[in-house]
Amino acid sequence: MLDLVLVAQNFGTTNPVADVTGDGTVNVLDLVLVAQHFGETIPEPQRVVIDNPMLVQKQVNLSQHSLI
Ligand SMILES: [Ca+2]
Repeated sequence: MLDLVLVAQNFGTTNPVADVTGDGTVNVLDLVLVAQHFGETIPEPQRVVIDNPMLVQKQVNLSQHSLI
């Protein structure tokens, strides 16, 4: 649900966070893609751990960035 709100709030912008199709603009195609995957979650094994000695170890959940 939050993904739909994020896309709706950024509709018509070029905000890359809400541009889930990656075509450079937030439009109806982004809403459709989010709607098609409504309720889905990314399985735990697809989580990525970024281990850079220059940074504190950070865990990124791919579901926050991409639906594909
Ligand atoms: Ca888009």
